[in-house]
Amino acid sequence: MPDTPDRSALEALRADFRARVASARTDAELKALHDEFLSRKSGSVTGLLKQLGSLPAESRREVGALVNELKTEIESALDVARTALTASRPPAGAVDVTLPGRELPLGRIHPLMRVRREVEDIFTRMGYEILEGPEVEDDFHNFEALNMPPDHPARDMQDTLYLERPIIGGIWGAHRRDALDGKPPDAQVRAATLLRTHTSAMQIRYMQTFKPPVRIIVPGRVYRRDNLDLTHTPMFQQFEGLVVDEGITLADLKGTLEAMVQALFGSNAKVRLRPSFFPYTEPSAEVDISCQGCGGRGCAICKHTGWLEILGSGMVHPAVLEAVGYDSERVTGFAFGTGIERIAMLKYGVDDIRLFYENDLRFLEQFPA
Ligand code: 2NL
Repeated sequence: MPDTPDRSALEALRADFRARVASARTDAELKALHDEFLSRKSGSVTGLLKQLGSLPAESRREVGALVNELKTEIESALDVARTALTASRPPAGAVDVTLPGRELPLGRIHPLMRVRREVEDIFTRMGYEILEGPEVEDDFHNFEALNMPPDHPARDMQDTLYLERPIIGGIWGAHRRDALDGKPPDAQVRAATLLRTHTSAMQIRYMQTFKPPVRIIVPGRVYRRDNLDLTHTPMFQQFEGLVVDEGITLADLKGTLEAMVQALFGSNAKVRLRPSFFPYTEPSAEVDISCQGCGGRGCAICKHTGWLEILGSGMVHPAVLEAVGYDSERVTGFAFGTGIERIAMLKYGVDDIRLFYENDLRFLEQFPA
């Protein structure tokens, strides 16, 4: 500011003020504007007024009028702006119905449930029925009917958790109750003495109740006396598939597993069957998929074999078919089983099964909602 205020300096101040007052949005901004231009000690207009005394008499009158005019303009503009601001404020306690709603923190599907639903969808599209069953079972459904008599060594391998006293009761297949009507209750569910070690128990129940053709998937929790480590939990979630009809072959098993694996892991995934043993299937096969880490070339994940084991399978043993009253000369079938955790670990690259059960949001939030 020159010592002697001239018209252009005054006009520049005026323009500056007008622009700033037009963009002021809060009381604090208006107060700051007032102080900058009009405060007693340091206001720029106040400063001009103070300088009037040092002007020659002939210009003092004219310049004084102009400065005072600017001062008045600023005061009334601030007044108007303050009033407008107050008027635009909603009354105390008012609700602004135009505000967007508060977003509720939504949970997300657990990765194991995602995989389970994905598997269910794949097999539903192939015409399978999905069913669950009781988690407490009796010896017959969990072992005997599956070709594992009381002294069979496979029972020890499953490290079964037995109940102290039997439980009698339970309902399954409620959607097809008509097939059960008229039968005594203990023909439906026998005394339960153990936590099921696989969902095969329910597949036995299904075959006892319905004639072939059978095309079912049974997902659910199963229990084994395992200690926690990177790949074991004493409870895990399994799904088993079972198909029984006339003329079912190992080729049907391999084609079905290939369709499942490619739906889960992409159309490049390959399937390999390796000879194995289960008491309830003959022949039996472990099923490998081409390693998703290296595409089959060999890496640390697949221990340089190019393959990862994903499930067990085989042709249903004739003794199992006979145990449920099927004619093993007339019908054949295939079955397979795997851990949902295992599929999820392969699919999402999880290296510790315990993560699925620790409820740590830092883990769970990495999966899509
Ligand atoms: C595994 C292996 C398997 C089956 C499950 C089955 C069921 C019936 C008859 C015959 Cl009713 N077999 N299920 C067959 C082969 C393997 O599971 O490693 N599970 C985690």
